[in-house]
Amino acid sequence: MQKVIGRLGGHHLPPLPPCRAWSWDVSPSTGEGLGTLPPPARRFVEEGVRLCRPRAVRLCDGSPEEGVALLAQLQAQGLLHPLPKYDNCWLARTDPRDVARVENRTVLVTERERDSIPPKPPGGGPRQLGNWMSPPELEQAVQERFPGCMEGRTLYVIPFSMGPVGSPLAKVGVQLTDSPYVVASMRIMTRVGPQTFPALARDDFIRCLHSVGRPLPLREPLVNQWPCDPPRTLIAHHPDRRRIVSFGSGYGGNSLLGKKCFALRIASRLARDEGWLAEHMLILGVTDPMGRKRYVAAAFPSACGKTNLAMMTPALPGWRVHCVGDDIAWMKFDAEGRLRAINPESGFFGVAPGTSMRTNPNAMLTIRSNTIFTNVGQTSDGGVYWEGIDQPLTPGTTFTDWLGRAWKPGDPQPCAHPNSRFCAPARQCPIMDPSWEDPEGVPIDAIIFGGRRPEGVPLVYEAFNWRHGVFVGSAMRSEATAAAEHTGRRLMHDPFAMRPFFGYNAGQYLAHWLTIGEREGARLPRIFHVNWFLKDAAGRYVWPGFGHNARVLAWICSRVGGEDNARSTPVGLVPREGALDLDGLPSVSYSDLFSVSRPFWEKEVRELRGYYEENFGEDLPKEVMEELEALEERVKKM
Ligand code: GTP
Ligand code: SPV
Ligand code: MN
Repeated sequence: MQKVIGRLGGHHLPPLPPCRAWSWDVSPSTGEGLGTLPPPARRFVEEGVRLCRPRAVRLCDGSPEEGVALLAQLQAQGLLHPLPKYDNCWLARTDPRDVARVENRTVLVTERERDSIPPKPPGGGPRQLGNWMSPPELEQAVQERFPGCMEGRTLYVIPFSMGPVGSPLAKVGVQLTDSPYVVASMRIMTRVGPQTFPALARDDFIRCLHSVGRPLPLREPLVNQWPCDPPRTLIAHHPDRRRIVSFGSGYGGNSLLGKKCFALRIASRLARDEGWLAEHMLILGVTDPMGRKRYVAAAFPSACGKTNLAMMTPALPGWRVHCVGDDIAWMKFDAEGRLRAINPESGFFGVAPGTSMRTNPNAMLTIRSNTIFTNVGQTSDGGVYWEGIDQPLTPGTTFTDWLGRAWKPGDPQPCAHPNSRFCAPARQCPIMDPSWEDPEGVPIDAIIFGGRRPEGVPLVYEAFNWRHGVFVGSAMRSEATAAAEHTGRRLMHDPFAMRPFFGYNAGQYLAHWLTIGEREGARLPRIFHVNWFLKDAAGRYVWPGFGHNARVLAWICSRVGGEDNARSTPVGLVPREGALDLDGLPSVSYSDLFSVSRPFWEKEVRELRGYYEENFGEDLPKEVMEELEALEERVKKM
């Protein structure tokens, strides 16, 4: 059905091209065509239209026809290129200035600074636990950016659910965006369509406003047809008003607002207020050869192995792993006191480089169809390419790199951007757990923390108890990766893998985790820390990783099952020699994996104390400081 758009801002607007899927084209002047969109959501759309002054408005319905139309439009625009080697797969190359999350332009908005971040200690260095903006500053930032920002473009209205529609753990939002690439991606990553309307009838949905910030006609040419405005990029979260405002970036966590902005930053704040947890965690099910199944959630910082662990093919005979989610977990206690987790997403936005049939066959099988790749390389036979893809190529194949230039193996620059990604529907993963969309969630038996620690941190250790586990999470550190703007392989603190994603004061976040542990009747998961990334003197990984990480999962399951097979060290409980299956790994030695060195941990304790003092100050819960002091004492006595 075709509708003529009325007068808006003094312009006569051309009719939209006919398309069956777009039966809800909307008049920006009258709102006509918003169909059965519930009134609160409709008001949000009308406000967005008045502010951004788009040429047209389209309400997305999540239908297959809509998907086809969007992809065709993106192709015609030159923003997506087809990948004929696969089925309905596409490649986007971004403006090279817009390739990752921008943490220094990501802010939390609260009346009081203290509600967003801990206070700056006198003489302290730059802070690492988020950026604050006052509500009037946000209003000013909005007024400097959004009026007329969608001129000449279409505003898409995306009604979406995070979590299975109707699940008691699910939450809904509406994203307004002028990026059809974002629409195509949100359709994969979230559940889009009118099934969300009953929940949207309540006024408490999350209001997400996004613009790439490039109204038409353009003042300057686009790079790679990818609109963005890096100098004015801002990603703001206003939890008190359940609102997200994102401007200037079309990439990943900056623009797919259901993901990091909603499901982590806004949700962590709601979770604190409502007594649950929103975490940067994968969820997997692991079944032992006897058929006993456990569910595990694991927090690793960005690009540190969540997707790979969540989809792993165990190297241990008889063991099976099923995937519930690869990036975010929402967890809440049920009536029996068990922590139940859902994956709020419905797709994977996964790191491409390093993904291969050897390292992650299930991901490779997931991304053969209906996948949008961003900033990967391309082969002349219409396939994708990246560092570590490790696949046979027909002789004569040539390559195009992520910048669209001719490339050949051995060139100094990588073919794919290190933060290049695939965006694929979760249901295509061959090992999705039968319960992955269970509205009640899956019961979590163990929580794992981890990071890239080239030295000093054992392959796996178990926390002595919940409180010690909260300390272990708060003490997480990892090498920087390409997932955000940080450069170099510097070790960064990343408490709970949430440093870029806290939706409120990180000290209060730690306090919330401590409170969870005191809940009456709670059957708490055990807490572990892992490190797949130990290196030898020559800089090679000493642990084979990937499917072999099942050996560590097996030990974790044995601990959950109550087996007495651990040895105490100052940092935690490690497997007793022989308790971790190292069969068939002749070059791996138990002592390399589990040595705990006194000078290393003395230094780690000193460093941590400085970090806590500078970044958490008096907002650090005293229990966490006591745990640090207890660790210090144990290390002293080694
Ligand atoms: P985000 O999506 O950014 O949150 O990242 P993620 O935690 O899901 O990371 P992912 O699993 O995509 O892994 C990132 C990189 O680490 C990839 O290049 C992987 O190949 C590599 N990696 C994952 N697991 C292992 C492992 O066990 N050992 C080694 N050496 N590398 C790994
Ligand atoms: C991460 O950076 O942790 C990601 C990718 O999962 S993004 O969606 O860009 O945040
Ligand atoms: Mn992530």
